[in-house]
Amino acid sequence: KHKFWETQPVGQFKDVGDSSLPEGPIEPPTLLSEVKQEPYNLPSQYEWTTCDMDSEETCTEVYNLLKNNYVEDDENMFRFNYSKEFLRWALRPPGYYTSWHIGVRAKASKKLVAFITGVPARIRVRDEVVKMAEINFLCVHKKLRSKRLAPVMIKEVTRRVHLENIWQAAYTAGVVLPTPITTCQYWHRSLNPKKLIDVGFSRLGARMTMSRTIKLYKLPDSPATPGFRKMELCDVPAVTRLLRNYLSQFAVAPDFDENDVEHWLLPTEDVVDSYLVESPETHEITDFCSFYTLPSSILGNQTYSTLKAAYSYYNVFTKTPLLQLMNDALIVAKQKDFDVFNALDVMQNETFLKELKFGPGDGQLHYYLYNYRLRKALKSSELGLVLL
Ligand code: MYA
Ligand code: JJ1
Repeated sequence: KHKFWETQPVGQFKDVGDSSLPEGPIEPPTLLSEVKQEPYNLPSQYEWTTCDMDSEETCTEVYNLLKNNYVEDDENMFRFNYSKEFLRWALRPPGYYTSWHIGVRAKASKKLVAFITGVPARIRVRDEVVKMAEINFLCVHKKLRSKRLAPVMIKEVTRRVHLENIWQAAYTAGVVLPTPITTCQYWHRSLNPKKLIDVGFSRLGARMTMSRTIKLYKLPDSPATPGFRKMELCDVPAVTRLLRNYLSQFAVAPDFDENDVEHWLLPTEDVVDSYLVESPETHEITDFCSFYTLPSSILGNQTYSTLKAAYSYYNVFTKTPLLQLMNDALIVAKQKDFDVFNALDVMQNETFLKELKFGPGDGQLHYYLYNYRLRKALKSSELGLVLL
């Protein structure tokens, strides 16, 4: 069934439920001298290229490949439209390797036809912090699908990760592969219900009119929590402490240091937004919330071309109830003109989704580890990792 994935060091369907297998790496590292030195062979019309995201020209080529060929919903009504600034942010975290930003070009035209990326990350699995690659943005041009290019690209990124002496990876996909460490549900909170209904993202509920729907989703004009403000550079140490402590309760979560927090969580216009609660009395930082900006192209609508979506990222509460904190996140997202606020049922998100009028989407997200076995799958609430 999975001719490629059956050959890879990942949990296999035949082993699901077999708790005799040990947790940890599936196969041991090899000597670096034993890692294949040459790239894998592509069909003869194609060649490898390393994509330098510093180059405006290359970044535009990647942007256009993804804009036209990346992930769609199951009815092909929407397609992710990651911005160039977002791609630069996502692909250049602390310690990144340009060699892990891999493209495939047609030899004759030099057109970019496929892409896959890795970025380094430290991910804690239960008590162990493991150096991993986070693999993302796997994309093959629509005209070149089903030619088994994806397995070659996955093997090539694996080789280049191995050359840096890293032997594990984390990734997500909308499709079921061998075998998820957990499966998450997407939830959606309408901010601009009229537009969402007009473009077919959502539907008018039973016994609902447009004006009742608009009223249902109305939000206050400004956040309610005293001391709620945007995160700044000087907050990085306090946010790092808060986040590390909070994430320690989940079975799988990133091991963020101050450099990581500065990169991944300091606000970047139209890419990532972060807010915190600073106690008006003690000036202590007690709570934190964040979301990233990922618009989708609306395929074939006369009126609208883009859906502006915010995605819940990392949220931490110690004093403000999570429900109140996330309501404030919805309020600032609405102020910033997002049409919808999306969240997965990871971490403690289930405690606010229904009350804050999120509804379940038609999409799921499966999380995977490469060359690392878990004894059994996690509940989505045991997962403390959000990939972009
Ligand atoms: S997930 C986002 C993936 N991208 C899209 O969905 C965009 C739209 N779709 C496409 O561009 C193509 O359909 C893709 C497949 C490129 C997805 N992850 O070449 P093929 C397997 C892993 O004939 P195509 C993301 O970016 C499939 O089961 N494998 O197929 C994370 C089959 O294998 P098998 C996938 O449709 C990516 C084989 O590929 C996926 O032309 C993580 C068919 O190949 C998928 N999303 O191209 C990658 N979809 O026969 C893994 C299909 O065995 C990283 N397949 O069933 C692993 C860790 C590597 C680093 C390790 C370091 C130590
Ligand atoms: O966005 C998604 N679904 C939407 C749109 C559905 C359009 C028809 N298929 C959805 N809308 C309902 C919203 C409604 C609002 C009011 C309350 C009730 C709900 O369900 C889905 C997620 O649900 N998105 C996708 O399918 C995109 C692909 C998801 C897999 C992503 C793979 C990630 C790549 C790895 O890096």
